[in-house]
Amino acid sequence: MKILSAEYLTTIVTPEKREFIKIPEVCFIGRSNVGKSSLINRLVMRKIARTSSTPGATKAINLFKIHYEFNELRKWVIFSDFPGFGYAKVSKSTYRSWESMINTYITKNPSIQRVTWIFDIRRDPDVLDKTVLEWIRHSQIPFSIILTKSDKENRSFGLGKKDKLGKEFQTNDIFIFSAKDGYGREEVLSHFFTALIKQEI
Ligand SMILES: Nc1nc2c(ncn2[C@@H]2O[C@H](COP(=O)(O)OP(=O)(O)OP(=O)(O)O)[C@@H](O)[C@H]2O)c(=O)[nH]1
Ligand SMILES: [Mg+2]
Repeated sequence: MKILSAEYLTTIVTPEKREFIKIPEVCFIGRSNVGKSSLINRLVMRKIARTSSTPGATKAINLFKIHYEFNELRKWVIFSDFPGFGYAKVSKSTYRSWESMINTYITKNPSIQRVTWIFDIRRDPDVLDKTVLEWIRHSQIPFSIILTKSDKENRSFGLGKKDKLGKEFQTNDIFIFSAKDGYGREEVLSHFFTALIKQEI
């Protein structure tokens, strides 16, 4: 498994005006500051997405084009880095505009093959998290969950959390990750690549 290249492609501000390219896409969404952009950077081992300790670093949907080699196949994938939500007290209208942006983006985009929901491993999903996750499930697009910042907790805590959330959301596609020490990188990449190649056939 090898990342051959990874680069910034474009920024989507108005999803309605998006032009499509025929490359499968994996979306990374979740609350602000959970580590979505850091996760992308760690996966591709390059600093392509902007990260910040101040929530709200990512303001629009940024697309990155990745060329990879997996099981002797060379393929392309797009990773899309979403703006986070809910770091301060979110007003209903802020939440609605975020939801409508994702909704438009996802429902009008035939290239999306997977939505990845990112949680900070130390937190418990709240009502807002659950609402969005339920809504993603109903969209019928395959989804994965990644629990980030695992370096901040011990291994048994992480495994317990993975087990609990996997049961709660009825999925085996759930992974422990750390952008800081790289834990979970290979497992997450091979999960994406295996699923993408399988979906192609
Ligand atoms: N220790 C640790 N810190 C992390 C990890 N992932 C991200 N961080 C830190 O968490 C902060 C937020 O990371 P970002 O990647 O910018 O988070 P984001 O989810 O993209 O945030 P928004 O763009 O605001 O939605 C930064 O200070 C990162 O260095 C991790 O796995 N471990
Ligand atoms: Mg970000």
